[in-house]
Amino acid sequence: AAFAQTTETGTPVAFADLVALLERIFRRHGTSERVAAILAENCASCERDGSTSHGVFRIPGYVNSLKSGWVDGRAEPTVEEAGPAFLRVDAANGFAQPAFLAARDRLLEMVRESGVAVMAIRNSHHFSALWPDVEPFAREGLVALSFVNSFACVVPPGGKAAVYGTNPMAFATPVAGGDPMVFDQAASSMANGDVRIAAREGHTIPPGSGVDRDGKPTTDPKAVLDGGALLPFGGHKGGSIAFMIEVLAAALTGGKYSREVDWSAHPGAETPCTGQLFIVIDPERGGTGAFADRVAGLIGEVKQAGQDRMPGERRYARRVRTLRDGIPLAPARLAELRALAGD
Ligand code: NDP
Ligand code: PYC
Repeated sequence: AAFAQTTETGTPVAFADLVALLERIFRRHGTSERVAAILAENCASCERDGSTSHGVFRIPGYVNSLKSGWVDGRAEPTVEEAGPAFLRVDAANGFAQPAFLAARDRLLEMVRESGVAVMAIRNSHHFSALWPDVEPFAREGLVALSFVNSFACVVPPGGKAAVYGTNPMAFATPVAGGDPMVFDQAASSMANGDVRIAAREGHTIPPGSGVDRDGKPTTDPKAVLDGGALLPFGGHKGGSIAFMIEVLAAALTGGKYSREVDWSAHPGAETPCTGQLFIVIDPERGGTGAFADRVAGLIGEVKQAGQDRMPGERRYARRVRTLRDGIPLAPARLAELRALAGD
């Protein structure tokens, strides 16, 4: 219960020390060494960059899912080639990131050969932000898209029953002379993680974000979590994006729809077992010879037109600060993490 949103105050912890601490937690709760290393780096990166809804706040959820037997922390993914530019990966009820990394090198070879490649992951648990999956592609000169569905907690516009997950999508592109432009956003008005943080901290959520168990609009996060649901962002337009993500991340990959996730036999489980799709493109195949420059030019125009910052810029700024000064963690949270690690 002491887990809540990271603030800029707290005990500064070096990134490498946080990774090592989280690795000990994962290993102690039944993951393989490889999975522990991948998840620890991923979760610590979220905390480092201020993606607090998917930082150390999520560690008890990972631990409870592992303890409940819902997710296999030692799963060995299998990778199949469905065509010259199409990889199919069965995560075998393990986490999505180790499955993704098991096939990533082959995906890159396919992109270099074909100009584009798809990776369709199924039977996978994704409990994190998506930007750590796509940002590195853009640093390698590629454009990347990823889509994940989650568990039913979002009603279609005008609906009463939750059908969709919060269903994030992320996009990353190289930018000449700068960091990649990356956006990573839920198809819902807000992430479920942020609703849970609001409930724990006693905050309301913005009007128009969710409904209670009777389908009535509410700003009470507890009413959303207790039988209510979130709404898609932007009315029917966000609803269509949520639909598309169910199709791409679940129907196409062979993963479960958000509505099909049934963890009732595993009390405490929190990691949705669904699917994830990647589309990675070599932009040089467009033949302009100036792709990254063109993107940089567009960003310049966007800013000149008045947008004060691009997606990703807040994260990059926080990354610089926390790598220099340490990642601030509330002492109670740090103590809980150490207890989970058995320190
Ligand atoms: P946010 O609304 O916080 O941010 C969405 C995107 O918009 C980010 O790229 C952010 O960049 C950018 N952004 C935010 N404010 C501005 C602004 N003023 N100007 C320009 N860009 C801006 O994200 P969500 O709440 O929708 O999602 C949070 C996280 O939760 C995501 O990382 C997502 O992947 C994750 N998630 C994971 C799920 C899963 O199933 N695994 C399910 C749902 C969500 P910046 O980061 O720099 O602020
Ligand atoms: O924050 O909506 C969310 C979420 C769902 C699964 C992982 N994160």
